[in-house]
Amino acid sequence: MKLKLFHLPLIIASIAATTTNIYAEQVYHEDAGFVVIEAENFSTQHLDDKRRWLVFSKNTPAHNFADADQAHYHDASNGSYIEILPDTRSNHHEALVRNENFTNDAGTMAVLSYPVYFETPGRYYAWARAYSTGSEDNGVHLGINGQWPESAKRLQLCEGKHAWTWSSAQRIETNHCGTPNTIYVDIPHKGVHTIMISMREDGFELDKLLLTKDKDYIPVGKDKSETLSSPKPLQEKTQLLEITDYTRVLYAIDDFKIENTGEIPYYQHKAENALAINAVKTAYRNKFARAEYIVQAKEAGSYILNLVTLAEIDGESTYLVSINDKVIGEFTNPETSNDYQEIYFSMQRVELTSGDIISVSSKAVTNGKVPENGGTAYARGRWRALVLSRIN
Ligand SMILES: [Ca+2]
Ligand SMILES: [Ca+2]
Ligand SMILES: [Ca+2]
Repeated sequence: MKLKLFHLPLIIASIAATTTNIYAEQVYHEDAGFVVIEAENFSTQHLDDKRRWLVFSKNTPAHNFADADQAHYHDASNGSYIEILPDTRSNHHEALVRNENFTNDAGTMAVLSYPVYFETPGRYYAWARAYSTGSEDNGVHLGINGQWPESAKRLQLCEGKHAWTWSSAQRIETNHCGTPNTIYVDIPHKGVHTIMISMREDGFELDKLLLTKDKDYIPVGKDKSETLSSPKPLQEKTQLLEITDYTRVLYAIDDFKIENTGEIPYYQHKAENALAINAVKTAYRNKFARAEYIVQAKEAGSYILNLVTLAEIDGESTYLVSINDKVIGEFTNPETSNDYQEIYFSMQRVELTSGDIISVSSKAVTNGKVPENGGTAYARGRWRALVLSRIN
């Protein structure tokens, strides 16, 4: 066991951590039977060598892809939408080239993914808010979890040319414009499911998707806002704030023996998770109380130890850390105006062997600053933990 004494207290002001905004992406979820997605907020795009969904907004620079109309971000929800380009067949006079500017095989070209958490399984009717100016830019396929069920293929837009228009109609042989409220997906169970889009006709412009359990729901205008998750802040720790790297925390209250260990006793100050000395009793003042911990076999090794004490406004208590009654650290709390501020005292490269008795002692003292009952108040030698960090 090497002996090193470190007398300098390490006082680090608590830092207002700003780690609450570590969410990289928007997370969609179902909200009371609705899922609303801005089309431009897709998670991934695949199979996009020939045709690709591109995002358009006010700030999008001009492009040189084949296209038969201007951009339509003005009345788009969120000021943004996607269009699949190039559009080499904007009307029926232009050649239809299968697997290039048209495909009936859902899921084979320009596949977009939108992961969504569904609380409620069941059938969801799907609506798309789209903008069509021609006869060959108004069909798209929907899918789910890499599957392309018949019920979600060939969403078709017929009415409402030259304006953002909602549709949930499926194109069928006998009715190319389809019947309203016929596009749907079935959510098999609670959990994350990926809503998907793929090309049917190039030039399709998509602003927004809406899924609803209500078969009779008809969206209007930009309709509902996106159904995004808003995570609650995670619980942050309030103790051992500067301990960021440790092997084991020996808590004063939980891990140390305090019966019959010192000249005067400790008591457990549970509200502060600390051992303390009852300085109301004059016989307990200016004397060391002592707590013990016996090192277990599996804990043998080299460590950095950190004693975590609590500074107090009415006195600067002294602390001793010993191994088998040899003092390896003697520390005195700094003055503070912040009662119960954590103070960290470090002991470098301490060898622990099985059966060693680690003891922590402290005493109640007064600095004469805080009047109390005709005298002055005493700090109670509080400490919270001894932290072991193994040295590799
Ligand atoms: Ca276009
Ligand atoms: Ca087209
Ligand atoms: Ca949009």
